[in-house]
Amino acid sequence: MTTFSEYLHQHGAEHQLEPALLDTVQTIVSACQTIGRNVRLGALSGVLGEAGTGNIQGEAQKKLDVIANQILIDTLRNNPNVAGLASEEEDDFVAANEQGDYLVLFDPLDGSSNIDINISIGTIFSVLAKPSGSLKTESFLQKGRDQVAAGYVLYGVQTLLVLTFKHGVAVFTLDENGEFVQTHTAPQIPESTAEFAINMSNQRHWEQPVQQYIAALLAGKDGIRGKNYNMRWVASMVAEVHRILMRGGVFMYPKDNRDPSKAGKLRLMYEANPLGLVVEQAGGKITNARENMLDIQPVGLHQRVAVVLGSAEEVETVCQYHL
Ligand code: P6P
Repeated sequence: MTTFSEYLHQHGAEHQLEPALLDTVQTIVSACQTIGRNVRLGALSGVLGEAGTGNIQGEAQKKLDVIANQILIDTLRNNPNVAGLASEEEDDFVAANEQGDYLVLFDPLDGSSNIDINISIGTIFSVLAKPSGSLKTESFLQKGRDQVAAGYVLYGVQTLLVLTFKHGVAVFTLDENGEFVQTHTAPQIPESTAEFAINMSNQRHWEQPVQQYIAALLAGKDGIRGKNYNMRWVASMVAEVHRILMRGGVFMYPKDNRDPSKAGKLRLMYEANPLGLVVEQAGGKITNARENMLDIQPVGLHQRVAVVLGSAEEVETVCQYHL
């Protein structure tokens, strides 16, 4: 079995990846191993429950949100290759090392509502090359296609690392010694599926095209799609994306009219773009129902988007409903 460090060395040589990029990703993963040790202990280490604070998203923070965020910031700041950071939990970017070549964006603990009930949560990360010139917010506002690395760590039944440098996807499992060992090579998302993921409780708020698409799925084999569908909703995007990576499916968090000023609930820079790069590298698709997610020109660090991702056939069908 190939260890994560061996993989970085081999993959880096095979694809002429910058050592500074490999080192930056190694630091991200090291921070996630520390986060995982906190997550694993739960109540035993007093990390459950509310932090009593809120973030720029207007969300109440869990203790583990704050802990995970601080672990990533403290760890990455000490890496000279990292010029700056952006986090779901930080209003503005965090400057790190002036001579650094890379920017790291992250959702330190996605799916926080699941922390206290022991359902899978995850850390999502995205790496961008730092543009020349002084560091400013605009330095981070790069299209998802321009990411140089992206992935997630899923704290679930197993602790998994899923990573891409845009030369395919690799999956690693944390072993009994706390080291990541490669367990999957180049997983591919099946072209078609009979499984969809959406929060049905928002159905009355959806725009018509989404209402019609989901109604066709619910009609099953008697409807226009001619087959029965199954549904899943974990309320943890990392877990949903991993399920789709492993067995296919379509995940949707569409724009809805609860707050028409918001394009969607999920965030472009540190949720949709990194997860979308993994999905595309595994043969799936990701869109906001109207354009390829990775081609969207960001306008803000915490910009929200509608998300449709997964098996190509279903994502394309959703887009057809929006023409
Ligand atoms: P809802 C978690 O808070 C998250 O950002 C995603 O991980 C997840 O897919 C979604 O929100 C769940 O949202 O409205 O179903 O609680």
